[in-house]
Amino acid sequence: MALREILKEPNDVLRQKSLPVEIVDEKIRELIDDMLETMYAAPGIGLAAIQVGVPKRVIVMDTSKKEGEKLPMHFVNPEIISKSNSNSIYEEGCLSLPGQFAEIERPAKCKIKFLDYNGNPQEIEAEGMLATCIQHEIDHLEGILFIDYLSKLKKTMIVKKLSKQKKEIERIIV
Ligand code: GNR
Ligand code: NI
Repeated sequence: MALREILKEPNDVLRQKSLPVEIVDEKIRELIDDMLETMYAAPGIGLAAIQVGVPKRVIVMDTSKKEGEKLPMHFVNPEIISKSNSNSIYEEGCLSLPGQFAEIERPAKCKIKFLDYNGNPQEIEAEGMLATCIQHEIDHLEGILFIDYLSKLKKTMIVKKLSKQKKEIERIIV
């Protein structure tokens, strides 16, 4: 197991479309394990492979609310097969947009199909925070960030702030 670096906006890699996994092999399982470790260390409740620079359709998540209780989940080639007509609003954050939060409206429930650790097809129905998080992660696989749902003005302000932050960090490190 190893920690991987989380890419931060602005970064063109975050806008890449991720490719389907052909076979769930040992390398994919290693990626899943590293992503979970990286997500817990951050800490965050979800992570898409593209956030660690790997353009493959793999996401991990843990939306358990209880302190100290771990419920690690992973989804390979996740696809939304149905969404509810009713929406819900949650304040979202993103490990690639440090310090930025915004209320985003999405379908309240969704059904997804995916491959598990052994490459077997599975389906789950999600609601609440899990539904929001799965949709946030699947957006990453399409190169979409939550700021894309905000007004142009709000989005520009956030991207400018993050560019400044990034330059400042580079100035300190170099
Ligand atoms: O840690 C995270 N919290 C979060 C809160 C509300 C909605 C979505 C998320 S996902 C985010 C981690 C992340 O960036 N995943 O891509
Ligand atoms: Ni994110």
